[in-house]
Amino acid sequence: MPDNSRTLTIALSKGRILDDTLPLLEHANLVPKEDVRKTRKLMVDGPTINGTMVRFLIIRAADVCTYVERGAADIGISGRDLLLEHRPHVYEPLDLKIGVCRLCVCGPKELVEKGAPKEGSRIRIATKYDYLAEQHFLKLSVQAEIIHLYGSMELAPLVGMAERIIDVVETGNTLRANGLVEETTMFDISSRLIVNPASFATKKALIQPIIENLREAVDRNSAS
Ligand code: PRT
Ligand code: MG
Repeated sequence: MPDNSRTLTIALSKGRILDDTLPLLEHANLVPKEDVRKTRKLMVDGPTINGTMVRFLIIRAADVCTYVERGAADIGISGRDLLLEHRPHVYEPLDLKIGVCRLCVCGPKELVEKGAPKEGSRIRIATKYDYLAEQHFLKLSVQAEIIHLYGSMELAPLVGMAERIIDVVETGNTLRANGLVEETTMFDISSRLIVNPASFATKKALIQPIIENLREAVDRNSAS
């Protein structure tokens, strides 16, 4: 096993929130030594802080919480949608207020106008949020068949594979382009800083100031 006591590992997702993440990290003096948007390396060195080497993992958004929960990364940045879906055992000390969107039930306009699915009815839901979908329709006593997709959920109703989708919506442009509308907003979403609980206990002197610096950067973003 590598000695992780003198390193601090930060898991970042390589997708859409990376561009908004980097300026926040910079405010906390956490600057990768290479351009993480361009490199094909999955692990990139960062600065050394009080003798501890920082390194970054550049991974799929949905994998960040797995690395942090298992202690392969000490801290990470993950969308709240993924945290609600996967429910990792991690601390969530800070809302970074980036990647803002909402998790919604959506469907074809004509269908949504007829009203929400009735108690006891059966519907097919295309989503990558299987757990959240199941919970949502369980509460409504609607029998939901969950069809797991990995992306482009908006297509499923167009080809008659599902009556509704559950997905994140930002501007609503993708929905509109595909003749879909929002039916219900389930959760407001933004990206969160997450911390492995054991790391927080053993590396608190290092992690606490990082949280405070990031908090300052978030407040500065909100003010501007
Ligand atoms: O890329 P990968 O397949 O690994 O996964 P991913 O596509 O989920 O990751 P990524 O990096 O694209 O998204 C990471 C996180 O960004 C998500 O977990 C959310 O917390 C957040 N986020 C914010 C979004 C959006 N906004 C967003 N608009 N994630 C996805 N979208 C997609 C959405 O799925 C839909 O297809 O954009 C489309 C809707 O956008 P609008 O603007 O047309 O409404
Ligand atoms: Mg993506």
